[in-house]
Amino acid sequence: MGRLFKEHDKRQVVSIGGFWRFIEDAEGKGESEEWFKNFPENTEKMFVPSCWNLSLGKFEYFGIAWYQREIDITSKNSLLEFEGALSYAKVWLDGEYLGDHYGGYTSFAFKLTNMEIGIHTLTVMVDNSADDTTLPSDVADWYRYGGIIRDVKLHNLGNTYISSMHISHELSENNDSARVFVKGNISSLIGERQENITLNFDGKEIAKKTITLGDENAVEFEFSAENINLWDIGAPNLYTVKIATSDDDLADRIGFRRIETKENKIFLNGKSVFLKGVNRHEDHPEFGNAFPVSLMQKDLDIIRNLGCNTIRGSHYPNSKEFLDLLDENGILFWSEIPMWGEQSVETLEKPILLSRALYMHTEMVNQYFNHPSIVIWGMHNEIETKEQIAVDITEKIYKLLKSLDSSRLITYATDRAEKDICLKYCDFISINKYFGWYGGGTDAWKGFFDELKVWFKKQGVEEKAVIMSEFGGAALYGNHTFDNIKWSEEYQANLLSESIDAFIESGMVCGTYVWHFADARTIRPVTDRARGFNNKGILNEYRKPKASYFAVQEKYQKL
Ligand code: GCB
Repeated sequence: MGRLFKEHDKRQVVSIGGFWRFIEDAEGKGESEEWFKNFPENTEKMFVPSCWNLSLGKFEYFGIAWYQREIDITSKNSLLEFEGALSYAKVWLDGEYLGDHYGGYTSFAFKLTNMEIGIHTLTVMVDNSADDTTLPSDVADWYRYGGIIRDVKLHNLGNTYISSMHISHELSENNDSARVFVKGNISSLIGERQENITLNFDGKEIAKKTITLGDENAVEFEFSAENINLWDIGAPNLYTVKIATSDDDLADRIGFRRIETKENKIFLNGKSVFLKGVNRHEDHPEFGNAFPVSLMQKDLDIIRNLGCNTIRGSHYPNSKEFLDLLDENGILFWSEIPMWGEQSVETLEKPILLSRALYMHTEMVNQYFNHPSIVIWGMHNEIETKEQIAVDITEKIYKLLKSLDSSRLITYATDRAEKDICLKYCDFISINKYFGWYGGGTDAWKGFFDELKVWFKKQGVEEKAVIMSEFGGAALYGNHTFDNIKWSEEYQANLLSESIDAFIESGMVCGTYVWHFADARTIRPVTDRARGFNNKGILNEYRKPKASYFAVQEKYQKL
């Protein structure tokens, strides 16, 4: 798959998914034995895209695996694109090293120039092992699938190549027009040459520039869009922007909208909005993170039916198809990198952790910048924000994100808000708290909010908007009881209803993301997570509703 609209008219793109040769490398000897030159004979087949753990016998295989296939290169210049490989990948073509990529949920590509037309051999090493400095770490509460989880594509290029397009806008005061800024990255693949670059907006050519193209050129356009319709919740007005050279083109879709926060509230297009949300893992028991588009649409329908206007993509960048669907359906999205807590202070102090985080944020923002549905960047989740090292990390990430994108809100999810010393470095405060499940009953909410008011004042952040980014409890699907006991559907439904009531009553909360949408497989031990799943879903892993789905629906539909 790929984007849900046509990105290219001139450029031909072919998927090279399907069955690839596959072999596990538990001892990690493939590189020293140069498997990229001599691939072992005794291989299996693995479908791309998929998570290898869901093939029979590989459920608990974590580590290195190798993929290989022949590819038919039909043009002298091309681009080899991987939409996602979990979590670290190295790539060779005909035994020659092309490069590597860290981070399993974003795409990466290699430019192939002056190639011989014909059959070539592509070899990929994928490593999903983890430790305390990887993102995600080895204890994160979701399943650590491995594999080439998203499509692989070969783009045929001609003499020019448009590698990216960044589109930003500034709305007029009354929201009926906008200044639009388009930045394209374009290169000539055959040495310096003159090119006409055209800009199309909403189906019409509106500008043209003649440029001498070299290896890498930034080409900028600026124009006014008049009489526009805003992109809003449930009003997904999208506009297509396209840049083109004589033999390449790139289109994307934008929406005009403004997200802001002031005086303890969040505003979308000038109107105060209550965020009614769920956290969602892009995971399904049969497909893992290689999530099919048909099921994405079903998830979205279920989420809309719940009365939601937003989803948190916990805890990693979601696939491009899902973001396209959100753009098309007018649903707000919180996108984050898999920087998930429980690291010790010593680990947080290791420079590699921060450098990985900064790199992954940069990639996420650059790749997802144009999506109107994304209104929030999430910096990290439940790190040790009572300690100075977390202040340093948060400040650096916050400043980086602001420099890359000043148009969206930035936050992080804290599970220690009442002692958190990083709160200065976020646009609004997001709290994970599980009264009714981990420690304390739902009657503890009131005292908690009183405590927060005092702490926030002390930290000088009392004007910031506050949302509940996680709350909930587990229920086993089909486990019913007359008594209000843990793990029953009734207990979970009551917990969520009482919590949402307490949030509204507090007068402090302007958004709620239930933890979580559907039961999701986890790496945590079964002694801690029954069935090997995080069972706090309001649906089970096959998307069958628990009683809590209807309890939340009742609350959300009234809000
Ligand atoms: C959290 C984490 C989330 C976990 C959840 C839980 O605070 O952010 O990833 O899965 O709690 O169920 O404990």
